[in-house]
Amino acid sequence: MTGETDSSHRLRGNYDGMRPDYTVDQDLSAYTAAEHDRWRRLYLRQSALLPRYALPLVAEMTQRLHYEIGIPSFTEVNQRLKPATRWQIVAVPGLLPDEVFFTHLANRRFPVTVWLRREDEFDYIVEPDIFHDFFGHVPLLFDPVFADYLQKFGQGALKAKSLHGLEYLARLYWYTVEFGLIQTAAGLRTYGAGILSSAGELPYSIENPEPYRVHLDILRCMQTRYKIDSFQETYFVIDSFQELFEKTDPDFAPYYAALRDRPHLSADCRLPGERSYGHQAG
Ligand code: HBI
Ligand code: FE
Repeated sequence: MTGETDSSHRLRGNYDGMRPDYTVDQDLSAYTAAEHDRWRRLYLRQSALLPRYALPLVAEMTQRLHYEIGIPSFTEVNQRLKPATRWQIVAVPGLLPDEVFFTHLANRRFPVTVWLRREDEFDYIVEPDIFHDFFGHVPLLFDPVFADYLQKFGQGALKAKSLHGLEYLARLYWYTVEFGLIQTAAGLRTYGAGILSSAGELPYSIENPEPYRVHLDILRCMQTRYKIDSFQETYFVIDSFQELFEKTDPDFAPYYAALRDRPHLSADCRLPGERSYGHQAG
């Protein structure tokens, strides 16, 4: 999960010794007892919020993964993930250049950061750490429809680079994979990893009257800027993963052409006539 950070952004993590594709080996022995304990407290606190705010599929999958006891072994996770959707998670030192990141997605590899946030970052961290990547992203890698969407997204992003569409695709990724909401029979729920891994934003995204919630329109979403270091001001809602899959299926080249004549919209922009959603009081 990253945002429109400037290049001077100091990277966390140890990038020495990484392979050409930016992967490293996860050294399970390097995690301290304090880190396993912090993981357990993060995991249990966040898991308790899922039944009320998360897409039921995510809550069920997280429950089945059972990783509350400590920081998981990526090898062990992959023994379960590969048979499920042919995806695997790969260990990385932290943020990757866009092209490297999307190349992994295009090959059904999800980059998961190896380090865990510090105690003073317990409630909020801007960069993706292992808790965000694992708790936020891994459960949905077990869903076949979403798993296919993510691979297609990576493949599309690599094409977008030549069409100067990467900035637009990064927004679509942000407002779906990281901060997406979905309408269910039980009401609005979240499936976005950035929300799922955040103790504050999970209730905020569903219950707070402040943010704007609007149905996902691909062009409108790609015009909309996003915030990287605060709760989102706009959330985009879908009715199903199938809808997401179908809306992103066509070739995006015409979209990028259309976007060149359209203005960038602020993160809190509200356009007349849009199908918006109210909040859902707890
Ligand atoms: N790198 N490790 C890592 N994780 C991300 O989520 C990530 C990244 N690099 C780029 C990136 N995300 C963004 O370009 C996407 O969010 C669009
Ligand atoms: Fe993320």
